[in-house]
Amino acid sequence: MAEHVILFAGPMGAGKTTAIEALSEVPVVRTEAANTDRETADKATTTVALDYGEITVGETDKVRLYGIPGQRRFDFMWQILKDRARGLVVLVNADAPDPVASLIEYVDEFRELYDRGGVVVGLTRADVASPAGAGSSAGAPSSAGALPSAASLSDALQAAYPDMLVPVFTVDPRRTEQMTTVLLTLVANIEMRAAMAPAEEVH
Ligand SMILES: Nc1nc2c(ncn2[C@@H]2O[C@H](COP(=O)(O)OP(=O)(O)O)[C@@H](O)[C@H]2O)c(=O)[nH]1
Ligand SMILES: [Mg+2]
Repeated sequence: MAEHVILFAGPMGAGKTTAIEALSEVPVVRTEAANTDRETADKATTTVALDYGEITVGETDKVRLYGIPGQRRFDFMWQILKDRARGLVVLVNADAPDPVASLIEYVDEFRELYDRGGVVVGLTRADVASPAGAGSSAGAPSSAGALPSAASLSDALQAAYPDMLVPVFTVDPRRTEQMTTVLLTLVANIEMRAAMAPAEEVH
């Protein structure tokens, strides 16, 4: 029986809590507090500590799901969980101010999880993002003002990290079956990595 710790990271409002609630087989433990940063995301509450859920994959593999703070001032918690984790799901909302920059920032921050297990990306809120909302009011269509697509995120990752293979999905975190696909992709990656590096386990 294997056990995996998987982190969900991404900007505030990207859907981390929603994703863990969609996946978890146990009631999700949520820690929320008043959001004092209404400029970044107009939500009354946001996650300042953690979301925690669990799901069983296959017959016996327990996967612990942690949603971690989207704000840098809680960095100490990132470190504690980063040390335990084997995989990372980065959720980036299409209506974020700069989804590509956010994605690169989180992948960079959690780079060691790629080396240890795997990273998968979910582009969220594609259904609510609009070209106007994304700030492309300059007139002539240009790639700079275009809405992010899974392909554009994938291209940006490829350019920033030519050695990394990171699947990018467009997902709605409210949809359990979509999040299950993301999670199983990551778990398969982690298990493949473990199977290919038996020497590391023996040490
Ligand atoms: N329409 C739509 N709403 C979404 C999507 N993803 C997340 N949301 C909503 O966006 C809000 C923020 O999600 P939340 O899970 O709280 O984000 P967190 O800050 O990353 O934990 C919630 O109201 C979600 O239901 C999506 O793909 N489509
Ligand atoms: Mg949250």
